[in-house]
Amino acid sequence: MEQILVTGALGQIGSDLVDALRQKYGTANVLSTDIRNNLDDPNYAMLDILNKQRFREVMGDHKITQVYHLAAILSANGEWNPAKTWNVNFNAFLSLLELSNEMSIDKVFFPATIAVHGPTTPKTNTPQYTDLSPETVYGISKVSCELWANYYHKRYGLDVRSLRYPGVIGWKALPHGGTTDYAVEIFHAALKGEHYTCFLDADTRLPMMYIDDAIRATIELMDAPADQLTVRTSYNLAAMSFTPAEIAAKIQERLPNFTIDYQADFRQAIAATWSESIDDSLARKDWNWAHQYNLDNLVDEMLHQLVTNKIVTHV
Ligand code: NAD
Ligand code: AKB
Repeated sequence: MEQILVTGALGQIGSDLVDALRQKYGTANVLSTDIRNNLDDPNYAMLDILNKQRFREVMGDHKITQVYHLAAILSANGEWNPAKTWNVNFNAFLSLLELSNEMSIDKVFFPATIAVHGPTTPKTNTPQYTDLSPETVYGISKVSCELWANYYHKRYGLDVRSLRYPGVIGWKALPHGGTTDYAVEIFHAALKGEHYTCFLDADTRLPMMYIDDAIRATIELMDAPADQLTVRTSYNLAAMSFTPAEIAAKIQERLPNFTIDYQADFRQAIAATWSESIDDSLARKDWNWAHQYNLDNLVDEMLHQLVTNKIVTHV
């Protein structure tokens, strides 16, 4: 039986990924970890990924065979403390690669991001192999992780796999410090009957994905036969692209009283360097990736889940 470690498990994606992995492997076989405490979880350990000795102990004590490495500082928060962001996003990942090699870990997953793109990357239908010159420390750290993942695979045979997630939209947890966070916040405001001030311009088009697709993609990639995978940096992954004005209009079709205005802050400059749409044909070819959610399904599902699960009280 696999023994799975998830780092950064209390974040937006970890909240869903841990549930999905526990459904597949059983709670006792999926260890959730993060830098904060979590007394509600029966299989949880505190783990600061900057502490390599503790990382080694946790992996050894739990006889870990697979690692899903989610812990990171995202694009907007990363700009407040670039050196710390580099440390958390890159140096800790390098420690994980060293430990995984040393401890013969079967498989490692880490998420890269559309933030690996920069102003010189083609903006539409961005190819898998293209100019990656990001301008945020988050993007720089993730490109570096991609290259080191590929290096460890080629040099040591470590089975490390990765996806470049678009902006991920889910209902279980709020996002923390990203540039695409508006696309989750907007639903909370709309259901609470509040006006929403968006921190991106109305026409800023970005690639996005519903959380269920992101989690399914992760598990499908990890289940794929190793010899089918041709990309060992990180796979482009896509589902939909939209602007703040377009998602607001879809919400207004369902909640006609919802109002929005636009006051762009520093996150607009970050978004302006990212791609608008992604060519993920290699993921579709190599391991049969197919998204299920478009903008209409996403809006219906978010409104439904936030109310049904009483995350937000609809006024
Ligand atoms: P998040 O900010 O919600 O969660 C990250 C978690 O990492 C937090 O719970 C935080 O406590 C933890 N963490 C931070 N520093 C740590 C440390 N030193 N030791 C241990 N834990 C630490 O982020 P998320 O949205 O869940 O993203 C998870 C991963 O997916 C990240 O690697 C991110 O780059 C990637 N990703 C996310 C998105 C998205 O839209 N959410 C898109 C692309 C890629
Ligand atoms: C962010 O906005 O930083 C993340 C991402 C796209 O990586 N959501």
